[in-house]
Amino acid sequence: MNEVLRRLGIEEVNPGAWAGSAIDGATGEVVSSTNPSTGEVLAKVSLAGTREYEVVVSRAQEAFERWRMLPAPKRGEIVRQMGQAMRAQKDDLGALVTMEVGKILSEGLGEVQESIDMADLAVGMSRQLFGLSMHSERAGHRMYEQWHPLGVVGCITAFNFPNAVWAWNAMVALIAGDAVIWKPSLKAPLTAIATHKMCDAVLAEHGFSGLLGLIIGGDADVGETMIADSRLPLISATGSTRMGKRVNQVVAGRLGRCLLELGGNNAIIVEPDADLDLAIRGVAFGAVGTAGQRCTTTRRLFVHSSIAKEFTDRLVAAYRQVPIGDPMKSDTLMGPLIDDDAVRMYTEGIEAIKAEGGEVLVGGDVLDRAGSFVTPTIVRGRPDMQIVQHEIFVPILYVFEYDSIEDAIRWQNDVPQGLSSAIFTDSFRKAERFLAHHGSDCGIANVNIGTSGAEIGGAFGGEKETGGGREAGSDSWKAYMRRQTCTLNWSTDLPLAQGVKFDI
Ligand code: UN1
Repeated sequence: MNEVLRRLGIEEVNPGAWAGSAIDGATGEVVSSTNPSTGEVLAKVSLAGTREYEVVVSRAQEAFERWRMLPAPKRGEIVRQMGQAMRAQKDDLGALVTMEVGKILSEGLGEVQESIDMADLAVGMSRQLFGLSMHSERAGHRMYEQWHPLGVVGCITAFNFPNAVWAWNAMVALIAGDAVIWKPSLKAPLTAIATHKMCDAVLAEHGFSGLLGLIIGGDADVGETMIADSRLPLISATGSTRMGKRVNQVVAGRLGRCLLELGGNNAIIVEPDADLDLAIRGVAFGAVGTAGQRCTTTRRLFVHSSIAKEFTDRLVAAYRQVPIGDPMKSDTLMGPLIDDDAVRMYTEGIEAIKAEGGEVLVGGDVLDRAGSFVTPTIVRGRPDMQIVQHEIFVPILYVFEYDSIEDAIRWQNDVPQGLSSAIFTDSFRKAERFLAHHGSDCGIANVNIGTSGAEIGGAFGGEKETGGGREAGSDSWKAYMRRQTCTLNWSTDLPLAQGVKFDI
């Protein structure tokens, strides 16, 4: 077995349920985690079922009852130590991310850095869980609001950020006083196990093993049980819009809370006055980075007609030179897709594009080698193409020409999703027009930066079918806490609000 896996505590066959220690018993079903760049099996996981889920929930509930009693800054101190544990093992964990999901090593390491940054941010937050104080309309009364822990939070994550998206949620939920049960993607279970072990070891030193739970199981049994479980006041889910709609319906049915981070269909607008070198780099990273498998991936490009030919030609030339291959090698810029299902989505996507009259300018090929490799693709698009409305989670970029910025902004907004957006321009007016309330309708709007690669200091998430949730960022802790308004009467009278009289 691979040294990195061994150092991270991964076995050849791993249990699928963890509450600190592994929970015995499983469904009997085993999944293999495969390296998408070689097709080699890294290790296996025996899937957990609803019985193991029950054990994970009850341990988390028990630990929560004690954890909530720790003052928030003390919880922050333990989260700080988790950040340190991830720092110490960043190289191995980053390499595992690369081996398991195929993103290039610098991105694998970057992802772990994002989790470390989240821990640091959460430590600071643990001393800033501010409530407001208000002036009461009644004499001798004081009003204020305070925030309390929510309970056991459910966290569902996707394959493409198998470490950081959990950290966005877990680091903040922990300082808020919550427990977290994690259901990772079955396509990236090893990163989840390694991360769980690393963070639980820190909790165990302080007597809180089991506060973080991990349940690796199917959507139909474990997933459905989890979202329907009223012991979990909040379900935070990252993934497809289809999945998010299901989660939202079930959680709404029990009047629980959802935090959704779903599909994107992100666009970049390039104005004629833009620094084109910058724009080429921004578009290339946004569209090709992570092999097009970020929710923030640039999927649509609007180029002003006066520069469309020059810009598209340059971009096509850049695409032809993208080094595709082993994501562990430092000169590779694009690794494989996650698996052969994704390759199928890619080829079917290209077929559908051609059927709608879309012209492939570069790419469109599946590489004839081991692993799930395709070429990054640019398609000349028309705004009326139906397929453009959908997020296909592969590196396909549509290019459109426009004449007026008003059209570009309108077309950019004319999709069901609303995650990330960007404009490249050196014009202050154009930038402000794009950022105005009648400009981009997305949760993220950038100027002279691509659509992906957001920092954790800003709230992350999007509107419309992206689900409306916000994770990371300054006040994200509010999603993981419940708000309580307190009115204290220190007078000797009992005046009623709104002047109501009730003298008895
Ligand atoms: C995702 O693809 O689900 O902004 C998250 C970015 C990263 C997070 C992406 N910081 O691209």
